[in-house]
Amino acid sequence: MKRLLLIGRSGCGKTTLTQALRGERVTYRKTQSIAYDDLLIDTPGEYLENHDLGCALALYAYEADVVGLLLAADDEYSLYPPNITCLVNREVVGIVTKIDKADPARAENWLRLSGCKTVFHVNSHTGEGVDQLVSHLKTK
Ligand SMILES: Nc1nc2c(ncn2[C@@H]2O[C@H](COP(=O)(O)OP(=O)(O)OP(=O)(O)O)[C@@H](O)[C@H]2O)c(=O)[nH]1
Ligand SMILES: [Mg+2]
Repeated sequence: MKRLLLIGRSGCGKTTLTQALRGERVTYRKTQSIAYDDLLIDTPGEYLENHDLGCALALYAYEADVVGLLLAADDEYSLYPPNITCLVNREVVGIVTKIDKADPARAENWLRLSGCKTVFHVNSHTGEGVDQLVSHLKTK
């Protein structure tokens, strides 16, 4: 499986998605530092929210095969500038989290404006949409 780097603001659901992808029980655990293994790189939301730390995200992209930009369905704004995906030479996919909340379509639209050609919709509590993301990561 390709290694996925997860980027998104604090609380958007990155760590919960890693638990769903691994089939683990979902429990809240604040990410304090970048967590790294063969399949997933989970980052603290502060890296996206702080300009200086944000530079580290660009470097971690080179450790990944696929970069995932996460946006929760109930986020009221997006931190991603238009066409930001061109900053890395990796595939960048959009991932709308918390699709049990409003408004997944708006979040998808913001991710597409940021340059994501492929956008997944997931609910990490029920597992909805997680299989499609796994299938994508398994494609050669
Ligand atoms: N309703 C709903 N809540 C979710 C979903 N995914 C995550 N959450 C909740 O959102 C909260 C934050 O989730 P985390 O996975 O810790 O968020 P994070 O992006 O890792 O946050 P940081 O570690 O601070 O960067 C938790 O209370 C989760 O249970 C979802 O699909 N639906
Ligand atoms: Mg986390």
